[in-house]
Amino acid sequence: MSMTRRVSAFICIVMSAVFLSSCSVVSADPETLIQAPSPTGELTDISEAFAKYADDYTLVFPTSGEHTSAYVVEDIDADGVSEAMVFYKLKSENYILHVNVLEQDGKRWRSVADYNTNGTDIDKVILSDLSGTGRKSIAVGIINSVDSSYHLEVLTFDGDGYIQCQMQNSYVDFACSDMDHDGREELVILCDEYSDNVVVKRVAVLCNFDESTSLIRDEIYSAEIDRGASDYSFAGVGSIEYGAAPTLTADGVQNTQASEVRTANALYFDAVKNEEYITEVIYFDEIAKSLTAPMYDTASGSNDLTVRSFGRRSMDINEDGEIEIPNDLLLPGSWYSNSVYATQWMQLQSDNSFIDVMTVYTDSENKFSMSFPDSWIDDNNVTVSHYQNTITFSLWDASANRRSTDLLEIRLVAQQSWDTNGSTASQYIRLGTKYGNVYLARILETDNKYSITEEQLVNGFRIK
Ligand SMILES: [Ca+2]
Ligand SMILES: [Ca+2]
Ligand SMILES: [Ca+2]
Repeated sequence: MSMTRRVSAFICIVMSAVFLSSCSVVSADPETLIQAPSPTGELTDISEAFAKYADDYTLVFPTSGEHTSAYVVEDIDADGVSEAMVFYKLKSENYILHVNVLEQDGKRWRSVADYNTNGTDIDKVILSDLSGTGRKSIAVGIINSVDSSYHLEVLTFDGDGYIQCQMQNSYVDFACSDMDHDGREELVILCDEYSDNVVVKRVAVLCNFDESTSLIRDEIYSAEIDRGASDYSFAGVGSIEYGAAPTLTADGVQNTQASEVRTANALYFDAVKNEEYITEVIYFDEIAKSLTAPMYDTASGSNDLTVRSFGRRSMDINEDGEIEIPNDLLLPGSWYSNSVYATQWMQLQSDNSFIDVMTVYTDSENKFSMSFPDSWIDDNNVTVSHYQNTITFSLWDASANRRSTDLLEIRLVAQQSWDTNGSTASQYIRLGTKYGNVYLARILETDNKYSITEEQLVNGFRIK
């Protein structure tokens, strides 16, 4: 399904040496040493120390990712003491984005290094142990507001007052994870290849660095992904198994070939495509020594396996360490103007097939969700209908094209009315109270293979 290959460093990643000259290296002025720590907390101490370093500055906040503050505090040189990074720009400089590093001596903070980027704003920041030494590289996704371009600068702080740019590259998204289980994180960049200013290919590129402070790249692998997508957001790292032979061969014959199943850390990127959503999955195949994007079909040049209209974000829905991709499940009995969907959470299997680990009906109007018991999933014969404040889950009789047995009813009753007349509804199981409503349920059928138990109801119901 997918094709990967090893590529030369020149296709997408530009050699860092070319760019080293454009990365400024600034040592801190000793006069920026400051006195008197503030007693009102670490961040106040840092901001006061920084204010003594810079004049007339504006703080810059990352717009996405894990760090969304203009201050990030973390031990980046592995000496056991945290540094602080400050993202800012100066009015006097036409708003060039800077990264400043402050160190602490006891409670006293001082600026020790400063770095001018080649942009004006921050998309996101990732701190990653790319060298495997415990020192954190600062991967800064930078926006240049002049031409709205995005590029990545990978910075290292050597503990002696220097911030160096080790690599610079355009991107559409990037993430870091230990992709090959060697205790050292790798950088994966999604980026475009151009020909005559036209994007001809989008690739995920894995950069594997060595242990040196200058972060020399050991190896580069790439895998083609869907170039028709935009607005990427990194959903996270999840464990996956890979390497099992597909259950059926191309001829439709049962495959009995033995194969070795391995485990990898896979990166999940959700993205927008034609006003719908897709997910790219990227992992390193240690058997084939190749980066793999199993959702992308090279024949069609497209990722069609994960297309859905409603489920935007992938996540580890059942908290088992593997990320699931949402899929729209059209419930039976739906028709064009009244389509009812549930979300199927799909987990990728080692033979590249999916299994549904959870199916959830979400009622956004009434602000609740209900996980289907397994018996409802197996035959996809349960439908949902609304009448006033009552939501009914029923079997759908496909041959008669109508609802048959009603299985479960969920009712919303105003809190006030419930408090006054609650006893009249005592046949209901009370599920919870929120937004001024009491959520009640009634199991309508107990002697059917599709009946839901009270335990399944209570465990599966959530107020959103
Ligand atoms: Ca430190
Ligand atoms: Ca690694
Ligand atoms: Ca999971």
